[in-house]
Amino acid sequence: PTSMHIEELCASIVRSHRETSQYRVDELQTLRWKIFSREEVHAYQSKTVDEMWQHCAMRLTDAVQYVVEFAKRIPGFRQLGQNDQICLLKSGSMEVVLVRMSRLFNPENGTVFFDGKFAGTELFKSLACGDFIAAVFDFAHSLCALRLTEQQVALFSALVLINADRPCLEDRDRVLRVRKDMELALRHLLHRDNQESLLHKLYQKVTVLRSLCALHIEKLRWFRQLYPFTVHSLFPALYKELFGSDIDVQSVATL
Ligand code: 4D8
Repeated sequence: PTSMHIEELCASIVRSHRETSQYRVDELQTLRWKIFSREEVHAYQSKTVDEMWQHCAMRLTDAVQYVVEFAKRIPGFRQLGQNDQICLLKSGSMEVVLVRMSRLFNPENGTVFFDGKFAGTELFKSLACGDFIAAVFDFAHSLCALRLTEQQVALFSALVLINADRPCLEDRDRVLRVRKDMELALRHLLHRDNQESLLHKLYQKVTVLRSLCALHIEKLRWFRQLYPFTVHSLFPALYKELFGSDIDVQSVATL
């Protein structure tokens, strides 16, 4: 690919990221003062495990839906086979949500934008998976410390999603070709910003993302054992399809 082609590719992915992010970074800066009050935090903490999981599964599914829209706009993604598109989303959408979380994270007080205000880890107490929440917040902290630009977040998200190492892939070579373009685009961007040293740091983050997502699946299995009815009947279909082990691809396929 020529350097013109790479420029266009970068611009296109950045545009897709912008168009599928619910909030703009400058908008968020002005929202940072909105923090949940003690009473509000207490109300979340008083929910049952069951209620809080259901609530978070809904919020997470909303966020995932924007990531699916982002994926569809990555040049080359829609040309992959349907099963491979689903495979990449099943294995990568949560990872991209966690990358996106860093944009909505305030490292000064360790809070994240959730349900319209900024919330700390204690708000999620009734999920009863403190280790997972702590790890997710730590990750947001460490990604914020890299001070990525919106363009860098966009390209990194695309790279996280287009991963040719996912075991469920059918046509790995085709994914690899799209992947190579994403890598070229990210390198080009970092070279232009004179931040080549970031590449190595970003690749290290990919490993952490993988372990966080494994932990999320593990927590879901634990929860499903306790509350099978809630997961079966009250969780969003998309959440179950992407993160549950029973593979019923119908509604992911029609997204
Ligand atoms: O732009 O969509 O408004 C987190 C969820 C973010 C999980 C969401 C969440 C986000 C993960 C709810 C529950 C990150 C934004 C809001 C909702 C990502 C935790 C906090 C999006 C960026 C911040 C702001 C709990 C949005 C990790 C895990 C889920 C369980 C069901 C246990």
